[in-house]
Amino acid sequence: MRSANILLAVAASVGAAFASSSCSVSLADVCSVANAQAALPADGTFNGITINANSVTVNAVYNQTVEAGTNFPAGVINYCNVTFSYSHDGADDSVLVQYWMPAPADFTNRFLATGGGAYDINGQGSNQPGGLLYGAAAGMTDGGFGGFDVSFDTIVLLGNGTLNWPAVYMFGYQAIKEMTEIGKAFTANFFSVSSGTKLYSYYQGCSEGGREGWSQIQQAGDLYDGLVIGAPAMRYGQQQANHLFPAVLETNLSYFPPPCELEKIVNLTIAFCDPLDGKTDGVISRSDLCLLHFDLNSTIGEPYYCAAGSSGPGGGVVGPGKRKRQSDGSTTPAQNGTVTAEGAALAKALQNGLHDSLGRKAYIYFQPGASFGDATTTYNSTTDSWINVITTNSGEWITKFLNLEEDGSISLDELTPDVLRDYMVKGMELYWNSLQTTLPDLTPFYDNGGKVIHFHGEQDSSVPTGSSALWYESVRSIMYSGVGYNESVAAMSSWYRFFPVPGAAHCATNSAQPNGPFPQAQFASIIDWVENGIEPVTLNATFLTGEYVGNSTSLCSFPLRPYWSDPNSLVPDCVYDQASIDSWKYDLNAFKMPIY
Ligand SMILES: *[C@@H]1O[C@H](CO)[C@@H](O)[C@H](O)[C@H]1NC(C)=O
Ligand SMILES: *[C@@H]1O[C@H](CO)[C@@H](O)[C@H](O)[C@H]1NC(C)=O
Ligand SMILES: *[C@@H]1O[C@H](CO)[C@@H](O)[C@H](O)[C@H]1NC(C)=O
Ligand SMILES: *[C@@H]1O[C@H](CO)[C@@H](O)[C@H](O)[C@H]1NC(C)=O
Ligand SMILES: *[C@@H]1O[C@H](CO)[C@@H](O)[C@H](O)[C@H]1NC(C)=O
Ligand SMILES: *[C@@H]1O[C@H](CO)[C@@H](O)[C@H](O)[C@H]1NC(C)=O
Ligand SMILES: *[C@@H]1O[C@H](CO)[C@@H](O)[C@H](O)[C@H]1NC(C)=O
Ligand SMILES: *[C@@H]1O[C@H](CO)[C@@H](O)[C@H](O)[C@H]1NC(C)=O
Ligand SMILES: *[C@@H]1O[C@H](CO)[C@@H](O)[C@H](O)[C@H]1NC(C)=O
Ligand SMILES: *[C@@H]1O[C@H](CO)[C@@H](O)[C@H](O)[C@H]1NC(C)=O
Ligand SMILES: *[C@@H]1O[C@H](CO)[C@@H](O)[C@H](O)[C@H]1NC(C)=O
Ligand SMILES: [Ca+2]
Repeated sequence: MRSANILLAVAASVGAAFASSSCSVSLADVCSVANAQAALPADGTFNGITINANSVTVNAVYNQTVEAGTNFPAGVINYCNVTFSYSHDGADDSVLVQYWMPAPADFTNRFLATGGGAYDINGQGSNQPGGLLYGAAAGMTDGGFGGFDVSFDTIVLLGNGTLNWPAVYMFGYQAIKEMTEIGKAFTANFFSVSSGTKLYSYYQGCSEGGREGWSQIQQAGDLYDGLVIGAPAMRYGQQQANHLFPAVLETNLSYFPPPCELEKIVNLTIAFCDPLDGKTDGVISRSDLCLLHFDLNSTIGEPYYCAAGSSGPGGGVVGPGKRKRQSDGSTTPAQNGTVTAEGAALAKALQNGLHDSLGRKAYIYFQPGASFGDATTTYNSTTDSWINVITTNSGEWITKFLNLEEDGSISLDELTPDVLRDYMVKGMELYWNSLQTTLPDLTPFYDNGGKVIHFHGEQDSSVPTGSSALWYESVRSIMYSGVGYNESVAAMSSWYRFFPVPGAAHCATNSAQPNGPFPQAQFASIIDWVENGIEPVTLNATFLTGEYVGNSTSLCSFPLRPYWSDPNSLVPDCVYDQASIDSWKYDLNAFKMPIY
């Protein structure tokens, strides 16, 4: 009980200080192993789950500085860090959960469940501050994978040919569900929440964390009062394979663009499409109008130049499927040329999304203006040419998750558009009720009065914004079957709202469009909706970079779209535009099944 001893030492010094000045219970008073053990849910509370009381460790954390992020503002937090394990009867396993409990005086009767990103089921402590800042106890899980830092993809196979199915379901939805069930009961006991007092239960997460959020609504709808979900990496079978689409297309077209050429196309797209939203601010707030009105052929012949060493669009976002190409470490040459007809044709074909050889649409691409991310080629200094490489790591969705090979490899020669489509089908079949995360009947969540704020950067280059629009439409058409469009949108708005975020990248601001806002105060918005009945008719968003830093604006609730009749205003009008709405609808007719 090493941690317990440390805690006692801290408690002795700090507890005394509080006790002399206040009669309220201090963090030090409650942050003990004995107190945490006493608050554990009683045996038998959750069928098949046994909590290991001896595993409890605690330590008090004082004055931890939280830096402002995209999902919460800056602040200072104090909490009791409680960690313990539980096992599933008959499974001989061990799952770690960690709850950060606010000081009793700061506790606001809230519990926040958090998730992870990419193949991580948690944020290793980076997401819980979002709860503590609002007086919520906040939890994370290790999924039973062997530690909070163990990534799902490293344990998904038991060996060649054999999936670790319990881990797949834990990652799919079960682990966060259990962490929330246990966490709510533990929180109520820890703070002696009386049975007549409501303990509000929330979830917050982006990317894989967003998929996890929807997994909870679909599989544990009655557990949560409110969720704020960003850029969910859902429709997993399609989403993960789609990361290979640009490389497959480049191979198919036998055209491997210098990254600078694509960056130039992005810049020209931004320049043309920025004013279409009524405000010339460097931000494409109406990527739908951009899709409808920008002629990519107009980029042909435009000169581009990038200095040596800086190839392609800045950074490259680490998406839920990880980046598939890695730089070989060599520097890149200066790139000086003009946009080619092949480059424009490639961009056009990318924008159309993956189609099979029969011309049927298989998946959705990013909105115009987004960086071309996955399409970025690698420089081969031996041949002085730009090529596409799939490293072992990069193709692991195909090799590990679909072909079930530990150290398998896949080459672009094997991947035609039809083969990629078939891998999407295989992903759906294998992970239909675990990772796919597209069960559109949300009745239990709705019946329980749950509320969900769903947002997505409109210039995301890792998870297509259209993927979220398709999901919104799927839920609308299933939950309100037979009800007219406007009527169903109005009805759904009372519990599920979707907010595209102008200019924003994947769960992040966008350095190419720095004047765009981000819904940083998102947890405050969901609290307002759940606890105060303040419906987010528009969503509060803050300028975190660019010219308007410190100011805030409003995001329009889909399908209403922003348009500035007054370009001097920071706040747009929200307009109904049928052609725009139609541009966000997708018929994925490469599949016989309906794709939700
Ligand atoms: C935390 O910060 C507060 C305010 O600055 C200070 O009074 C307190 O002593 C600090 N506590 C610890 C344990 O450092
Ligand atoms: C919380 O407790 C765990 C388990 O003892 C420990 O590994 C971790 O570092 C602690 N985190 C903080 C922020 O104190
Ligand atoms: C694209 O625009 C950015 C920002 O203005 C600039 O830094 C970059 O050099 C441009 N890229 C090209 C290829 O023109
Ligand atoms: C790029 O190439 C053009 C045409 O060859 C040349 O005029 C220009 O100076 C070059 N630019 C740079 C920065 O090298
Ligand atoms: C764009 O140019 C290509 C030839 O480079 C041509 O085939 C295509 O029809 C053009 N598209 C439009 C919309 O003008
Ligand atoms: C490119 O894809 C199309 C459509 O799937 C297919 O018909 C064609 O054979 C492919 N071409 C090459 C060179 O792979
Ligand atoms: C670069 O090209 C050479 C010569 O074709 C080849 O041997 C090498 O494997 C290539 N490098 C990569 C990273 O593909
Ligand atoms: C697993 O399969 C891969 C790909 O076929 C092979 O390279 C590897 O040697 C196999 N590993 C074992 C332990 O059999
Ligand atoms: C839906 O509402 C919009 C905006 O109020 C209106 O322009 C549109 O005609 C309506 N559509 C239908 C089918 O009633
Ligand atoms: C919007 O969020 C900011 C913090 O990011 C906050 O200062 C502001 O009061 C909020 N505005 C509204 C209308 O809630
Ligand atoms: C930004 O906020 C400041 C301070 O509240 C205000 O004076 C300024 O007018 C705002 N800027 C715009 C463009 O609204
Ligand atoms: Ca604009």
